[in-house]
Amino acid sequence: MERIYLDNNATTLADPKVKAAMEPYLCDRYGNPNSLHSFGTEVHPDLRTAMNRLYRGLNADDEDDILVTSCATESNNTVLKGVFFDLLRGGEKDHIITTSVEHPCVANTCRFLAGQGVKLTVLPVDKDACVSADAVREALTDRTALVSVMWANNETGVLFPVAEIARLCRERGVLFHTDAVQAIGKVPVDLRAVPVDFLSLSAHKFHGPKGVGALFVRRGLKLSPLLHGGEQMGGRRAGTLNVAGIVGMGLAMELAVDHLAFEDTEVRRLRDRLEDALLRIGDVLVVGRRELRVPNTVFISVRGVEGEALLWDLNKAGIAASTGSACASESLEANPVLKAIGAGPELAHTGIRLSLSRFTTEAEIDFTTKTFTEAVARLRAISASY
Ligand code: C6P
Repeated sequence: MERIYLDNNATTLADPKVKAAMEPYLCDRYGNPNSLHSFGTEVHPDLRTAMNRLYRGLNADDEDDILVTSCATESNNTVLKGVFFDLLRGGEKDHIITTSVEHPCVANTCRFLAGQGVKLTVLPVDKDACVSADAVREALTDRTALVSVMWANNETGVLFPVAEIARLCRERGVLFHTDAVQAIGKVPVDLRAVPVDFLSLSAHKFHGPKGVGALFVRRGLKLSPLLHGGEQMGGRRAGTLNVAGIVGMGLAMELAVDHLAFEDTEVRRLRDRLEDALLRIGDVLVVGRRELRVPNTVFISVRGVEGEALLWDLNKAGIAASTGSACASESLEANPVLKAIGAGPELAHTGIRLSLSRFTTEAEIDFTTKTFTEAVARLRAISASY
């Protein structure tokens, strides 16, 4: 069997249709869209199509802004630092609320802002690795400027109650940002139904290219740019437009929305098949209730087996998984999500994340189940602590 890729929360295969759509912009239609000659102007219609696809995919209003960025890390930095410059620095408000399981590009930016004098509330997650709207309500004060809560967690796949939190923030006059990187293409993201003010995404998480992302900004909201420079994006995000990336991201968004029903049925069926089989191994813990998770993710802790060792066995058999965020893969720290849900030290290094995509097949799932089960038996047999 060829290699099996079950690390789709780290990044995804670009859809072949996306690849084909991007190719002309590398060599044939390579003009800078801000140039006045035909090389520049000929790409305008394609950029408009791509942007329309993004607006439609998010069900955004024409009056809302969607800024193209280089990735979700940039989008998240733009929101948090923009709000800091616009509202917090020297203003009447000085408080941000976030959660203990945000991606490092939110968590570390918040920490940086705390070093600049911002008061930070980091809400812990409950045993389901989730944060309730009530917890946010209790943390709000008259000085809160922004709440930043992810739509879905990258390690566990747990969905946060963003609709409820967004409505609460709207009622209280507090800005609400959500990192929706792991929600796009997995569950519907409808920005007319959910009143978020800012939303971040990265194209490579939904079968688009790397190096391009977006930031949704609700109509009328002012946000200082992170990147100053030329007049691209109306001066709100400077830098020559990544035309191939934008075209690829637009099509990837359209395809992601077209495949939502497939994700909810077929990807979910395969994830559940895998999860049920892994639960039968015994003495394992799956984090987050199944009905509260995106359809493609299972995060499982296997008692007595180091996540790294299991990952190594899987990799030898050609199966790609992870112990958590790709960007923390070199850390020797206990998994932050397992720590956050209060797993004891015996479980702290045992987590494995398996994340499927619409390209995952049943044969791959069955091979993974068999390999995973055999690897656990082997590793438990040689474990001093099991
Ligand atoms: N998470 C993971 O293995 P960038 O790298 O900027 O495209 O995306 C950052 C990012 C932001 N928010 C969430 C919720 C994410 O999951 C990620 C990327 C990968 O979980 C790589 S660290």
